Amino acid sequence: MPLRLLRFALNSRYPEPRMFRTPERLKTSYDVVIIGAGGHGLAAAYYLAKDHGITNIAVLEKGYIGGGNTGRNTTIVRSNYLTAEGVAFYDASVRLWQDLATDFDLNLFYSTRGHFTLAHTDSAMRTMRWRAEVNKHLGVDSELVGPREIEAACPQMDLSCGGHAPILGALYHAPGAIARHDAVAWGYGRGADRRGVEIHQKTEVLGIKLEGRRVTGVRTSQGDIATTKVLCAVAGSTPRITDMVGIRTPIYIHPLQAMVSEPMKPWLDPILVSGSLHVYVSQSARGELVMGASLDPYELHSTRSTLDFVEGLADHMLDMFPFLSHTNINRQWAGMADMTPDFAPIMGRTPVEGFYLDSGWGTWGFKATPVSGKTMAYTVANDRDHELIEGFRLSRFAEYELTGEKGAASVGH
Ligand code: FAD
Ligand code: PYC
Repeated sequence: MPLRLLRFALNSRYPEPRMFRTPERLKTSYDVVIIGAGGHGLAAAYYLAKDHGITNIAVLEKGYIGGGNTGRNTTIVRSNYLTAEGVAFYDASVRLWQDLATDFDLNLFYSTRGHFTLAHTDSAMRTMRWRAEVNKHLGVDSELVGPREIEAACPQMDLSCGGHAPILGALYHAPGAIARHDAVAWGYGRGADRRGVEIHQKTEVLGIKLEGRRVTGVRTSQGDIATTKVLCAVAGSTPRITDMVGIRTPIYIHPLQAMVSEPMKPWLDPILVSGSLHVYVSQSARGELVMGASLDPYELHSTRSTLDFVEGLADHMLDMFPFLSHTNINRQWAGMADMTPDFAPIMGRTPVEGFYLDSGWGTWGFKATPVSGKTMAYTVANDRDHELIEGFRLSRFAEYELTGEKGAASVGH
């Protein structure tokens, strides 16, 4: 038995280093307050400290680190988007993902698998061709492939999908990857903590203090704080926070559910997405099939899960993989997706001085964790929107300049 483990076992005070410090109480003021210790809030804190030398930061989390959508997603990372703004942004993220485990000195189980978006209709084939051309033009590795290539990558799939929806082809994106989502939150949290950032769990933001249209402080469940800069990174709780400063966004909240099977031997290498069958699936390092479908079709601020969802998704999984008919489903859960009308995020400065938004991440924000952290840190530090997020500014809705990503953001919405 390693000596380190023995020492840990025999010492009643458990001196083993923890991932993060637990600060005893809030200070009276901070240079920056970040609401939400999901991947996005923690990544912004990490890059504020690392890139900009700003460390007098409090990250406030009403629950626990990574307990929101960061710990609930199906972990798909890709950059095969539809608009020039989207492709450039998500491509920058995929590049950042490559060095993240080394930066953190933590295994993120980042695994490049290749990503197929299956097309079952002529119109889906047209969209895939369109995405492939935009991607290639911007230097992103995507191509249209036919049934033969799909069969070679996934011989277990019934390409006729039970005769309901035969597969005509797919958009293939070789850099498509999965990662361990909890580790991403822990890595950013530990990196920020080690640079002096305070992470306060079980600390809910209840109000934001303004003088005129300028931020002066934050009211929390653990007391008041003075600050001139607040970053809101709360995904499915965004409308509650924007209400506190009188900002209206077109964000609406829908539940997004997911489930995993019992673990099995590795058989599924690529990530598969079918818009027509409302299915996405990959196999995790633990051997579980990680599966999801479309949004629940009604606005709801809740993380309850339903039998309807499991039945519908299992049905479509069996169209593709009839041999799974005896597989057990081990867990299911839901997150609250902060959806925007154009399926692109809302990021950057706002009409309230010192209040910054990192929101509208809907069903697509996990892959963006590194680049959102990097660009929001720049934006907060310089009080100027980073050029990569200009297409995601809040004012685009009033200006009728949408960044339409519906055809690429996720599946079957
Ligand atoms: P979160 O991780 O939700 O963090 C926000 C935090 O804010 C929470 O911890 C919450 O407790 C805290 N908070 C809220 N209100 C307050 C308050 N008043 N005071 C203090 N703290 C507060 N994206 C992909 O790219 N690929 C995928 O495969 C994918 N699959 C998904 C599958 C599902 C089922 C779901 C639900 C989402 C999926 N997403 C996916 C989307 C992705 O998970 C999110 O966009 C992303 O995780 C958002 O991260 P975040 O840090 O902004 O938010
Ligand atoms: O953004 O790739 C994605 C995704 C897949 C499932 C949910 N979101």
